Amino acid sequence: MTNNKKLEQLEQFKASDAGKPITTNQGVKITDDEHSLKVGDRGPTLLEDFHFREKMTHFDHERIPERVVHARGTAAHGTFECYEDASDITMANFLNQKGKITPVFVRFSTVAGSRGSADTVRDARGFATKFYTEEGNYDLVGNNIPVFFIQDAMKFPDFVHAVKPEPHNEIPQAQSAHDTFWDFVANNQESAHMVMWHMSDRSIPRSYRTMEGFGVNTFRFVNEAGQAHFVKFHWKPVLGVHSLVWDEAQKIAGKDPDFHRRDLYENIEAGNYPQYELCVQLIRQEDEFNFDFDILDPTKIWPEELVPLRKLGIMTLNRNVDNFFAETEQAAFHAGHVVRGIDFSNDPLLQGRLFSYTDTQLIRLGGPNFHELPINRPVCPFHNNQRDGYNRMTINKGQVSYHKNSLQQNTPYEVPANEGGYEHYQEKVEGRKVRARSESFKDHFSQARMFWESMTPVEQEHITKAFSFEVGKVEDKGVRQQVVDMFANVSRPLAETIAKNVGVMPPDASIAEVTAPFISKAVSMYENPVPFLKSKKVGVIVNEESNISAIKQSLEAQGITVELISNHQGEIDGQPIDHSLETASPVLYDGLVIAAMFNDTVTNKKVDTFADEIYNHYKTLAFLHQGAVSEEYNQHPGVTDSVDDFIDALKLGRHFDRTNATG
Ligand code: HDE
Repeated sequence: MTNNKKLEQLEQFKASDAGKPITTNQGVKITDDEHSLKVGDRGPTLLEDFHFREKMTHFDHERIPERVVHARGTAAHGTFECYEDASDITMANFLNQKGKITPVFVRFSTVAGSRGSADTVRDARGFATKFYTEEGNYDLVGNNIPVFFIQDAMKFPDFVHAVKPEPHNEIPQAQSAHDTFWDFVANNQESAHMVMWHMSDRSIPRSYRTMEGFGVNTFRFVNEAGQAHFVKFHWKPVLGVHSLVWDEAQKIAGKDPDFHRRDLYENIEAGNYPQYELCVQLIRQEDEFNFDFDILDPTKIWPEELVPLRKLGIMTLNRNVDNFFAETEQAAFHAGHVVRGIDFSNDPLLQGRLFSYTDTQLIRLGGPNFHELPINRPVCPFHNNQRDGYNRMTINKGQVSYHKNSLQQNTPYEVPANEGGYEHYQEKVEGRKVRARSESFKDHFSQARMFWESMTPVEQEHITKAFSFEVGKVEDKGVRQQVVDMFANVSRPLAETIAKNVGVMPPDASIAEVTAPFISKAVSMYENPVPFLKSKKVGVIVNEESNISAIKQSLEAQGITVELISNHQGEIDGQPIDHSLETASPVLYDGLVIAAMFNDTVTNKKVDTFADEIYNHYKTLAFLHQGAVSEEYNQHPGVTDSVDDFIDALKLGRHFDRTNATG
């Protein structure tokens, strides 16, 4: 039925209640699930009502702690297909045979917000992949931004405390636009490079399907001969990288807080399976010190122009979960879950991550046996002498639960490295025990400057606006000033514009911009945009006069998802109308076709508002009739008057060359 071993394994845990009698957890059939047991129909409830007690007790305990970071997320199943044998660089078994398929489970997330927060907030996105390989689970726990705010895991609790809602009033939810975040930034200037990415449109993705993923930390690949490379991981979305614009992102947070979750779910249901290529950058051990940045520093990228990407395979997400809690919520990822052929580096952020994941999951998932939960189980067998603990599922047979033993012929047995046992890379390490940071980690601005200079003018404008918004929300003027001074190291014009917009002094003349060591066009989103049509979502405003089926057909022939909007729901010409002008919103579409004029001014005004909003967010617009609004927008980029032209313009993406849009 499927070549996905994980999905087959999950089947045995699935249950359906449809068509079945209702029972207690003990299997006793229930006559009445509506009324508690009472003395007379107006009398007190009886404690002996075992059904009431069980139902209520279970309900009382339905919540588990949310993830301390990355609480809001959504996930899907899929497969990874290996492009070619990569055994020259790693003995990882899932990368050693062309065409080999490995099941995966991917969870995307925001970082700062609570479980119920909105999807489209300005934030980094988590991109965590569990590969269920034949030699055990490998977790690639990444983000959609390739660097991080801090260099040492010791500072992670401080960083997270600063970005989360402030402790005295728990405001604001899921935002970095507040005093403590920017106070942290100004006082911990290693954050400069990541803050530049965070202020860019990378932080407001259009979709989980259109964002990159990065392992961020430096890992090691080791081959059978014991040779190692430093490695960084990248996921490249086949659809390219596309983002929202800020005004739109904020409005979507209200109109559809589940925007990204819905987009992923609906596209998988529709067969528009998201795909990402897995690529690696490799640096030979002997080249460790041949760069003008430290390759263990997680606030630095390895520019792709200096260290090229090698493609290893492609991941396809093709199946939604059956149960959000059992799968998405109970999934436990760990940067330390590696398989043979993948090892760690001394990146001090990575080293600290290795402690944190299991530690937090022990309380979130209620004890040490969460590896037995269906979603977390490997597809290969696992055996050891671990026993007992809360929620133990396995019934381990036999007398022996220790090593070494003679009663069970010394089993479960150890596996030598040359027969498939995991052997840690034998790096030679020497040094004094110190609390310190390497001198080579101390340049905080060169790559931040490189990022700024590698941006297109549109991207620079968006970054400037984002800074002005975020720092403008900081109430403490001293913090605003410190931020302005800090970013004068990256770009004086940028800092001066922010200063003006947020009402503080221009940066001190003594602060000098650093120079960019390199320009990396690969970090720009808009330098090489990837055009696409399939799965873009278009709203079509129609009434009885519109040629609905012809328009719909032309758009759907291109794989475009179409939603019909009118002044009422129901049907027109036998076509179901998906939305009224009230339940639809222009911020939820990639483009809008207006194929109707209504006879009342109020409705036409609403349509005009749709057109304005689409226009201001640089999205493609078609007026299939003449009217006051269409004339106003005549001749502007991405504004068309036929379905064919609309399709051509939609394919390109946003029309940032509109000079008078306000988005
Ligand atoms: Fe995480 N991180 N992290 N992180 N992280 C968690 O684990 C941590 C870091 C990332 O969908 C937690 O089970 C420390 C970088 C993702 O379930 C926790 C440090 C990157 C997810 C934790 C980092 C990540 C997490 C919270 C600094 C990008 C969500 C809940 C040393 C490479 C996984 C949990 C999911 C989750 C610790 C930094 C990615 C607390 C200590 C850098 C995608 O263990």
